[in-house]
Amino acid sequence: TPLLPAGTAEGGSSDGVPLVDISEQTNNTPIQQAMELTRRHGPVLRRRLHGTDMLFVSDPDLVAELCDDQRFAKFVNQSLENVREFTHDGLFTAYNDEPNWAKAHDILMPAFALGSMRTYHPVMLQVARRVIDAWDARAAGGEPVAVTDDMTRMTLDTIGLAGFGYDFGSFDRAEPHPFVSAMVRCLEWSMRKVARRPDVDYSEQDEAFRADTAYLTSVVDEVIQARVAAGESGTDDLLGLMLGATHPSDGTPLDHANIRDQVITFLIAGHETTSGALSFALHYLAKNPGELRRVQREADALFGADADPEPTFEQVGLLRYTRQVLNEALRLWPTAAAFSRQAREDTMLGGRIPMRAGQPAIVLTPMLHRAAVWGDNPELFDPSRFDPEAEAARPVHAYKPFGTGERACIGRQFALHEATMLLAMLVHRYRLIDHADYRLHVKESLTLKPEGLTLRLIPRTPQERAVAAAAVATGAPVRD
Ligand code: FDE
Repeated sequence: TPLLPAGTAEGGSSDGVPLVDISEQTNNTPIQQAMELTRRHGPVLRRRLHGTDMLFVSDPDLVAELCDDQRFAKFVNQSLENVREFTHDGLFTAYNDEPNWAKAHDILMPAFALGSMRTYHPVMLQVARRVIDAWDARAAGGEPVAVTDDMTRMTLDTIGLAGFGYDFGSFDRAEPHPFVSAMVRCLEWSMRKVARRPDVDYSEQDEAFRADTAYLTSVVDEVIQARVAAGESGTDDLLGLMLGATHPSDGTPLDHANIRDQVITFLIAGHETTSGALSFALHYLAKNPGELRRVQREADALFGADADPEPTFEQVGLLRYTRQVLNEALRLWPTAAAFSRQAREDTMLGGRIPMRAGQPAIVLTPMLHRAAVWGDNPELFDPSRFDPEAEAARPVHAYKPFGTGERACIGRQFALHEATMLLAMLVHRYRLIDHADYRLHVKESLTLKPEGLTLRLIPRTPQERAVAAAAVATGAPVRD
């Protein structure tokens, strides 16, 4: 990759930031490409693509500055601009000052407070049973499970049911729900459009994109109509809130076009990212038997030998190490791998990199998560990094899988409750066998996921669970 001399950037800045032109090297893994550039050129660089420069930052001190809401705000970057073509001013893609952002944010915030997870818990449990039924059948036949596909089935059904009372019935389908395939294509279109060459005709892709968008819209209209037909009253899920609530400040409700954009937004944001996180976690557990034993111990101690525990809402909060496993999976592969910020006023980043008002920078989260503050072996999967003492010793902005500030992830508690419970139930029930000696291959479709991950499962016996539970009770080490 050609490294241009510093100082040749647009505007002729001589701030010493390396400038790399990737126009001839674009590929379908832009995040991993940016990670590679960062490894080669350092934690702040300018990437030039067909004449447009973008600052990429993964240095913790600079990221801490970018996370200062006084100086910087969310920036809707080029790939989000492309997503906007099908989610418009939905929460994720709205500009900061668009009225529907504050309105939808205020109406929906209470639905995502930690206490509200109690409302969703039964549905999450219901969908967890679907995974287990499907995986039991595979395990009985000695067949491997397609981890990434099934996690995506799980999270789509969960957000559909919990958010909108709509059942995608993903586990009754051999292939992914067509909504998922269309959505993934739309996200890929959004990602790839960033790297388009000026001299190529893309009208075929654009036409396919428009057809997919029309299909997404029709599915969501069906979801909304099903709810309206069933009567709006008495529902406190996301759709019920959006159809019923009015904005505290001006008394107006969200209009129907915006509700549709929000539903598409939640279906996208609420399932691709969470399923990726669970898939990476299962991958790392299968590769790290010691860590797998530790989470199994935690689940055994809490659920006992019972083969079919029904975790309570409170128990999920006690699954501390399981939660650390997810944190660590999201450290190595934050599934929404970048977020963008723009300067509110002319400013100097790190006292040396000039940024004019409105000028953006992209935080490259996977490399922030591999910075020196994470120790000298950042590639190592080690959930003890999230032991409370270790966490307290780290700068707060060194870990940003959910973005930052006012525009940070609204679904964080939702995703973590859902994922923690399922992960604990799965490791309590099965031994995970890395039967294919899987080599991690990260697929990018705006979000990240381990492509083609399969595992073989062996049901654990009540005796195995009891041994571990007893060992925990006496403080004795668990035997292999
Ligand atoms: C958001 C989010 C973010 C930020 C972005 C920017 O800044 O641009 C991030 C980073 C995220 N997010 C991440 C994540 C991860 C995971 C696992 C998740 N996420 C999950 C989820 C679920 C759900 C439901 C969600 N999620 C949702 C969401 C929303 C709506 C948003 C937007 C917000 C505002 O307001 O802006 C987000 N998320 Fe998330």
